[in-house]
Amino acid sequence: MSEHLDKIREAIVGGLHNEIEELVSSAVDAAIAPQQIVNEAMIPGMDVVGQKFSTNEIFVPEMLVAAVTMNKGLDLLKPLLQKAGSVSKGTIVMCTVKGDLHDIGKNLVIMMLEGAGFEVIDMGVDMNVETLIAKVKEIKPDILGLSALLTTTLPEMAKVLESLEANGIRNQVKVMIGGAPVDDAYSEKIGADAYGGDAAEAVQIARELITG
Ligand code: B12
Repeated sequence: MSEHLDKIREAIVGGLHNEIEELVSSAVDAAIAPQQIVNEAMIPGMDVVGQKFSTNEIFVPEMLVAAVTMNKGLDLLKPLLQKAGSVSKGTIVMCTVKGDLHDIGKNLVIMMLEGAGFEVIDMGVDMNVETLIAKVKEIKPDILGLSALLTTTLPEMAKVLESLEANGIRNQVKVMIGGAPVDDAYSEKIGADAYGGDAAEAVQIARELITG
């Protein structure tokens, strides 16, 4: 098993986008759980990519190819991660905040939420506050999920909360936030309802927020 996972992790790090699908398929064929492939091979691979970027061993183009590789692998696993129930557990609007293009984590969170039976409206990346607020007013979701991966885009989360307040709709929607630079303290500071560290936690939090 670990040989499959090692190869997948290395393929992500090396940006082997032409090989990832075959590697993931053969891991699935070897009865390795999709969740394990994501958590023990793919995400650790992205962590290595991040470390290499920090130490100037690789640059944005290599990071981008790693992301393409990751997304190809996730696309393949998506149907296996999603075994949605027929009755919606609640509606969630999700996006990555203004100025931030990182969407792998958000997409993974969405896959897991959908798999757990939530209806998710994906607003994509680089989402400006006005469009988001208009969507919340239109859809009236149970939960608004915000993702940010950059310390420079973290303040956008606070802006969304301020804007919900200014529009008089803060008490109509729960807000959950996540992404590498986010933590409980930040969530409390900006007045979000919950912070989740990974996709599994996002599902748990969404359930708790909806059942109260
Ligand atoms: C891939 C990547 C990119 C790709 C993104 C492609 C894409 N489609 O997403 C590209 C090449 C575009 C990119 C660009 C940049 N990046 Co970049 N990138 C990364 C990298 C390597 C991986 C991110 C990732 O996908 N991780 C895997 C996913 C699964 O994890 P995750 O996003 O954290 O999500 C999980 C949890 O956080 C949580 N979660 C996430 N969102 C939410 C939301 C909710 C509601 C909940 C509950 C939970 C939750 O659940 C997820 C699943 O478990 C990280 C390093 C790292 N290890 O994080 C750097 C990193 C985030 N990038 C960084 C930087 C600096 C940049 C650039 C500024 C580089 C540049 N000079 O241009 C640009 C900025 C572009 C922009 N405006 O957004 C820095 C950020 C530093 C900082 N502290 O701000 C990092 C940390 C790299 C580093 N070590 O320096 N990047």
